[in-house]
Amino acid sequence: MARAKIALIGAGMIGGTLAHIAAREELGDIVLFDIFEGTAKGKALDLSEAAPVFGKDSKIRGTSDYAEIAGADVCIITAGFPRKPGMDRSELIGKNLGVIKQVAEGIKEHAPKAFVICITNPLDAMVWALQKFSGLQPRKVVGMAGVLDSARFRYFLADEFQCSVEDVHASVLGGHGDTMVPLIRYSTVNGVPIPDLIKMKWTTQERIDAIVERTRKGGGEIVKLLGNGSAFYAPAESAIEMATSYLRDKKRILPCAVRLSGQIAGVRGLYVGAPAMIGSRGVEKVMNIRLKADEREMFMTSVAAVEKIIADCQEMEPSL
Ligand code: TXD
Repeated sequence: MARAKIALIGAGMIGGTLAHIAAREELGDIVLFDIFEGTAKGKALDLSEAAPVFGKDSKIRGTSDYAEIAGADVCIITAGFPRKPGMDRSELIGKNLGVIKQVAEGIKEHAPKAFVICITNPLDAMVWALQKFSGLQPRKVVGMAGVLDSARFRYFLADEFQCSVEDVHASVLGGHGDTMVPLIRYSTVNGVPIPDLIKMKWTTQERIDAIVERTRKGGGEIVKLLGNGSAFYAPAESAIEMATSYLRDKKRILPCAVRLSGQIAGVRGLYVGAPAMIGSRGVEKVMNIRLKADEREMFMTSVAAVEKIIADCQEMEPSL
């Protein structure tokens, strides 16, 4: 059987890391696309030369010609610009909306059957615009943010409990940004929810509140430390987990930005983070979690933040 074809649109920090992981995992043949052809070709050649050392046979090509993504099974989009220190994700709209329009047109023309994972910020609005511009089925277009946000939450919790990250599960909802909603009662260590761990005196409410806050601002913490650019290892790992679930029909239930049609708090037509089953048909199911009053309030605040960015996009691009 032919190997899967994975198109990575954007060959910057996340794009390059995605190519590296996909090649090491031998997930498929890889096309690394960037407007800077040299960046795409250079990284592809470097990785191709690494392949004999790690012993995998994925073919890796660099290009700035959309025709080369023809027939891709998966497209992962990182094209655009990252944040600079002190910048909010929403400040990227002006630059990234135009990029997403070009990318959507390229995918629509050359890889309309692909499962598309958008990473470019501001995430929830960019994935919404990508789906609109491309006209692809909403179940085949998702955004990556929740896997990353919940991984950050898991890491901080594992550090708090000094236990393995493998035994910590965390659930997050809502938009990617400082209004995201970590669901404490669905976050567990070995199946034991955090509220019970507080009762067991493993931690305190204050410490959990601080962890939630750190999770919400997790992206900014890295932007500040790096001084130039934003996180890339954890975002790349997170998108690969989603792509793998699609390519191998694993039906993982992962927090993704998906287009809701009323499953959570009655929200419709917007892309917001929710637990979704990813299989060979794309988004196969969205968990219709019933929120408690305080969670619903936080969720709706997050939804309002996403709506505001979408309104700004519509102002810039009346066709949306
Ligand atoms: O959770 C999440 N979704 C995120 C999102 C977590 C971290 C970073 N996130 C966002 O991903 C970030 O705010 C950016 O919008 C994207 C990509 O981040 P990355 O760190 O990879 O940015 P780089 O290194 O600047 O790479 C972007 C590449 C760069 O090589 C540009 O030349 C290219 O995008 N680029 C384009 N490629 C194709 N087509 C067009 N038009 C284009 N414009 C720029």
